[in-house]
Amino acid sequence: MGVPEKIKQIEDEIAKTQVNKNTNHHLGILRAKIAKLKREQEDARNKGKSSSTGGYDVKKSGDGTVAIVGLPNVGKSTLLNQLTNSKSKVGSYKFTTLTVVPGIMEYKGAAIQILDLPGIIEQAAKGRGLGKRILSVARNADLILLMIDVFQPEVHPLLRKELMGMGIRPDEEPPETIIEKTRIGGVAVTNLVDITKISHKLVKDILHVYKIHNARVIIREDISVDQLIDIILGNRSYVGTLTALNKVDLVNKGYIKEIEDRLKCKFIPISADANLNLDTLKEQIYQRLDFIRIYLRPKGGHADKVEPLIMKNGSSVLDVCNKLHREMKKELRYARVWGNSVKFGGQRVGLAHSLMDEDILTIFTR
Ligand SMILES: Nc1nc2c(ncn2[C@@H]2O[C@H](COP(=O)(O)OP(=O)(O)O)[C@@H](O)[C@H]2O)c(=O)[nH]1
Ligand SMILES: [Mg+2]
Repeated sequence: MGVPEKIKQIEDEIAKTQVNKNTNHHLGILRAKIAKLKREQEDARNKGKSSSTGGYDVKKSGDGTVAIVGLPNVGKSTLLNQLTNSKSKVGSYKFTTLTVVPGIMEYKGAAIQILDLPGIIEQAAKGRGLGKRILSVARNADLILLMIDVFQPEVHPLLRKELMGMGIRPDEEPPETIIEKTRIGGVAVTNLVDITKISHKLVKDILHVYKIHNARVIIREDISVDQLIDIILGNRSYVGTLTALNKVDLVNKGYIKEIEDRLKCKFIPISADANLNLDTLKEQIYQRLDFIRIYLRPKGGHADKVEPLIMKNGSSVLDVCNKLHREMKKELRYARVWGNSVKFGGQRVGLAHSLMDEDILTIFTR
C-alpha cells in the first residue's frame, strides 16, 4: 500500500470513530500517524528539488515584511499600489500577478515591505507548484494580510486552512513545551501546569509513532495533540494575521455589519480602489508588527529624535549592533541607555540587554 492509500485509510478510520473520552487516545495516535505520513510524502516530493522557491525568492528588506494573501481579483495589486511606491499590474481578469511584487510602505519612520503575491486558489497547500511557492513566501513574512472580497467573505476560513496546510500557524504562539532527546531512560514526561487534552501515556505513544523512545518532555502549557505533533515535526511558522475586507465602496454599512456577524472574526473594511480606511489599515499593520523606536545618541552628543532606528519588540543591544553594521558587535565595549528599559539614565548595559520603545542608546566601541 502506498503512502496516499495509507493516509486515506487512517482518515477513514478517524471519520468513523466517535469523539469521546474513550477514543481520545486512539484518535490522537491516528492524527500523529497521518502527520508523519504527510511529512514523508512531502519529503519524497522535495527530494532532488532545490529548496529555492523559483521565481518567488524575494529579498527581505525594510524593518518588517507583510505578505498579502487572497484569491485572485480581490484587489491585492491595487492595495500594494496604494500603500507603496511600487506599481503592480492591476487587472479585471484572474492571474494578473504571476510573480511576487514587492513595495515599501513608509509609516511612522518605519519602512515596511509589502509583498503582492499571486492569488491562491483552493488546495494550494497540497502542492501543485505555484500555490505552494506562494505560501512559502507567506511563511517567512512577519505578518500576513488576508484579503477578502466583500462579495466573497466566506473564503476567509479556507485561506486560513491553506496557511495551516503549509505549516503556518496563523495567530498562534509556539507551544510552551520542550522535547529533549536523550540517549537512555525512556520517555519522561513532566507537566508544570494541569493538562486536560493529553495524558502522559498519549505523549509517550505519540513520540513512539515518531520513533522517539528516549526523551525528556517538559510541558508548560495545556497543549493539544496537534500542538504536540507540531513540536515534534518542528519548522512550523507562527505568523500573525490581519484581515482586510476590500471593495466596501460597493456596499452599504448594513451589509458590512451582516458580514461581521457571520464571519466571527475581526476585519478592517477598506476600499483599495477608492482609498477608504487605508489609514486605519496602515496603523494596524504598524501596530501588529510590534516595533520599538530606538534613538541613537553619539558619544557626548544629542540623540537623533527625528529618525529612530526601528527594531522588533524584544530586541537587544546586540540586535541593534547587527542592524547597524555586521562587524560592529566585535568592536563593542559596552552601551549606555536612557529610558524605560533601565533603572537610571545612562545605565551601562551589555549586548544581551533588552531595549524598550523610545530608549536612547549610546554605543561605545573600541
Ligand atoms: N469597486 C472596487 N474595485 C476594486 C477595489 N480594489 C480593486 N478593485 C478592482 O478589482 C479588480 C482586481 O484588482 P487587482 O488589484 O488586480 O486584484 P488582485 O488579483 O487581487 O491583484 C480590478 O478591476 C480593480 O480595479 C475596490 O476597493 N473597489
Ligand atoms: Mg494582482
